[in-house]
Order: sequence, then structure tokens, then C-alpha cells
Amino acid sequence: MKICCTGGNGMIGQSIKDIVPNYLEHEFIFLNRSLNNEYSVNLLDRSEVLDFFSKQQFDYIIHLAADVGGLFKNLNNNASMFSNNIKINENVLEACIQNNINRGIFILSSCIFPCNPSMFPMNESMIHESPPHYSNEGYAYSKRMMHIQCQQYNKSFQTEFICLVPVNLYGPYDNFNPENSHLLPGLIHRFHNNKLHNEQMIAYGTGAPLRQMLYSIDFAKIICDVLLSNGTITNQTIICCNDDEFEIKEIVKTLSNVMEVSYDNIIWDTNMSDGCLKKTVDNTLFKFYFPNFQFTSFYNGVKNTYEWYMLNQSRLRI
Ligand code: GFB
Repeated sequence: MKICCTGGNGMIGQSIKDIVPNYLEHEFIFLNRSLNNEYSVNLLDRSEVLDFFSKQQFDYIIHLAADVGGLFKNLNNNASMFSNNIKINENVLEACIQNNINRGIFILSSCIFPCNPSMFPMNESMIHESPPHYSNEGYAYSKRMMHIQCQQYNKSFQTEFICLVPVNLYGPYDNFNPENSHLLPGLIHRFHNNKLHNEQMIAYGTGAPLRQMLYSIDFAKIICDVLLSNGTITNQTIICCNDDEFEIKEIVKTLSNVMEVSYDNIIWDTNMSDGCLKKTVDNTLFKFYFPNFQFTSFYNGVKNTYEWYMLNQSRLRI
């Protein structure tokens, strides 16, 4: 099959590139705006997207591209993140319908769920139950609209648009810019530079919020296995995570062990937002389809990420 992967330069896109040798019977085409070639499509430009897809004859799509970031990018950019992601998702979905791309993977996130749900853990049926956390409502509502659009196309056009819901992703190839990244890559880059210059290490918030974490390479495998499953998974929405949940403090402590810095010397800046305190989601459906999936342990995932960061200083996305 000929498979289009949008967001080819992002963390999950690059992770899929790493595991493509396991799926050699398929042709993967990675769209990447940072290159200057035929695949550097501006997904915000509707006519450019429709023109590109009309010339490609893709069979499947893995739609990863998004305007995305951590808590502090979302807090400061809710309007543009809503607008950009609505445009990107609408253009890509329209291109799929116009070009008979009838099976694909579309990525949601655990942060789009309600911030005050009727129960925990939250399952796939609760996505639209009530408003998301205010800190990222722009991103969250754009993803919720994509979810609705996938479900409507599945009903109206018998497409197989599958929505996967990762929890907080981390791993090699992440965005390490401390200003707009997620927790782990932002801290890795900041602590690394603090260590170099013998500076005080600071983490944000109280450290009390809870997070579930998913290693990028694990999610890349899940995406490919779901897409290429033999028709058993057709139009479902599936939360993808293991059974672990950590306080932010525990995450930072694991990172301090891996980076060999003293956790006790880290100062917590409680003037900075904690964001959503808890967004625990339920992996029962995932376990039904993948009862034997082997997740990377959190310690090993953090260790792999830091080692990758140290080996790839010259090509970091900062
Ligand atoms: O990964 P993160 O930025 O996003 O984590 P969310 C934020 C949590 O980590 C907050 C604490 O509790 C922060 O107070 N934290 C501590 C830090 N130090 C830092 C730091 O240096 N940088 C950052 N970024 N946080 C995201 C959504 O929420 O979840 C996204 O905003 C995305 O849209 C993602 O979907 C899954 O987990 O809070």
C-alpha cells in the first residue's frame, strides 16, 4: 500500500521512519515542511493540499501534522492553535474524501478530554462530555472537531478513519525548546544547560499534577499495527497507554536520576501554572486489541530520550 504520513519531521513522524523497515511491503511517503522538495506541502493552504493529493494516488493516510506544544505554548496561543489545526485537519480530510483515501489514522490526545469528567478513568465515550481544560481549549476543540468529522465521514462515506488517543508523548526527535515544548524535553534542554553553566535548576508549578506518559517509538508501532491490522480495527477511537500514572514530581525525579543531577537542589516555581491536575484515561479497549503489547518502561524511555538528545545536539528542534 502507498501510505501518506503528514508531520514527517515531527517526533512521531520521525519515529515511524525509524520502524518502517518492519513494514517493507508498504511505501511510506513523509510530508515534511522543513524540506524544499515535492513533499514539503503547506497543509494550511487548501488548494496546495488538494492539488498535491490529487497527483499521488495514496491508499492510506497517517495524519500526524498539527500545531502542537506543551502547557505554556497552549496557554499563550489558544486562538491560533484552534485556527491552524482546524484548517490543517479540514484540508487533509477533504483531500482524503476527494481522492478515495478510505482508511487512515488520525491523532487526538488525552488533553482534549473534559477537565471535570463524571468519572475517572475517562473512556473513549467521554471525549465530548464537557469542556476541556481552559489552558488548551483551542487545541482541544480543534481535535474534538476532527474526531466528529472522522465519525461523520465513516457514517456517510463508509471510510475507516480511526482516531488514536495517546497520553503525554515523549521520546527522541521531540521539540526541545523550553518555551513551547512539553514537560520532559523542555526540562532536558534547560537542565542540560543549567548543568553546563552551574546554574540553579527550576521546574514549574507544584509538581502535584498527574500524567500518563507514552514513549514515541511505542506509539509509532501502535499506529502502524492499527493501520495495517487485517481489518479488525475499522472505525474505532482507541486510547493508547499503559497502566502507569505519575506525579510531575516523580517524572522530574526520574529525569534527575537519568541526568545525574540532584533532585533536592531543584526549585519549584509555583508562580507557573500546573495546568490540568488530572486527566487519567482508560486503556481497556487498547488491551482488548493488543493484550500483549510490550511498552517501554518509563525509566528506559527517559534514558533513551536523554541519550538521543546528547547525541543529536546539532540537529535538535529547538
Ligand atoms: O507536557 P506539559 O507541558 O503539558 O506538562 P500538559 C505540563 C505540566 O508539567 C504542568 C509541569 O503541571 C507544569 O507545571 N512542568 C514543570 C512543566 N516544569 C515544566 C517545564 O519546564 N515545561 C513544561 N511544559 N511543563 C499538554 C497540552 O498539557 O498535554 C497539549 O497542553 C498536549 O495540548 C499534551 O496535548 C498531551 O500535559 O499539561
